[in-house]
Amino acid sequence: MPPSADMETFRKLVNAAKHVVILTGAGVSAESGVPTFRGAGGYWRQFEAQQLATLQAFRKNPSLVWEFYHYRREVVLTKEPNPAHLAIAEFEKRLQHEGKKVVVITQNVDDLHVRAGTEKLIRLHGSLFQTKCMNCSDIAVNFDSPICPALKDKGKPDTNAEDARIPVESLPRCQKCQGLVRPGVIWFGENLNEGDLTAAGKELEECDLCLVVGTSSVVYPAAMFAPQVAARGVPVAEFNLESTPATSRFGFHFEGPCGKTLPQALSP
Ligand code: BJW
Ligand code: ZN
Repeated sequence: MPPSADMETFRKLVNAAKHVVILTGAGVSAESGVPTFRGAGGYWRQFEAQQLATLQAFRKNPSLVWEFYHYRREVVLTKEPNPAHLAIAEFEKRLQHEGKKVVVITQNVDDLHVRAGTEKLIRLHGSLFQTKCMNCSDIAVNFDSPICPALKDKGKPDTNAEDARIPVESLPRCQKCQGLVRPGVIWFGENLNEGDLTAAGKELEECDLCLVVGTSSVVYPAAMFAPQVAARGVPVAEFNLESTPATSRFGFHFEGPCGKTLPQALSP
């Protein structure tokens, strides 16, 4: 049977739920103006994210990879949470008052869920506003703009922009040991943080309702989370502009911008 698009039936399940997991991806921030990874907006210069979001790319050309992340940090700093982020945060507060639990598991590295007021948040892929030292592994929060003087006005996304070729000594450095730092995100081929995976696994096992919002469901291990919840008979609803490889596994599919569909689904 194809997934249902019956919002009234879904809202009844929302009202009856006691423990809700909301799994989000780049689509939840798209209406804030943050580009998604796949599709037309996913390119920076001539590169797809997959080509730059790896340790190999960083080792080969840390200046280029820092330009890419510097650009994305600066973009996010100019954006605001949209009605989808806000609906999720308000829903968490409302259910908390009723003694129920809402947990957001996000693949996003922007900080828009936090700024919207979401409290119970698991950030599977890290944060644009954290750094990790390549030398001593120190993890630090960093909202500096620019993150270092040499990156000021660099990182332009147009295909004909010139590489800044910043010497490694002038790239962002560790406060503790002066070593080179990298963006505090999880790159392709890297393991997710074990604590985050354990915490996410527990919520996914215990929840009685799951929403999967604005993700293409192609990047593992997050891509298997919602299908696993559906497989144990728990209702799962997908909110997306289009179908994904996981759509047929879910009971509900609400097609359209989640800034519209989520407030409909989660409002009192
Ligand atoms: C809207 C909307 C609107 C738009 N309203 N909707 C098993 C099988 C196959 C492969 C693997 C596997 N296990 C591991 C792998 C390899 C790899 C992987 O999954 N590759 C696939 C591409 C095949 N995974 C990993 O490497 C992971 N590590 C791991 O598993 O370690 C163990 C291991 C290692 C090696 C081998 C085997 C095991 C780590 C993955 C880390 C992902 N990191 C990134 C980059 C983070 C840093 C950065 O930001 O630069 O995370 S990749 C990128 O994709 C980013 C995202 O979080 C992630 C997911 O993307 P998302 O959020 O789904 O965005 P989009 O753009 O794809 O989709 C947007 C969606 O929104 C679309 O559907 C739109 O329609 C929709 N939309 N507007 C509603 N308004
Ligand atoms: Zn260090």
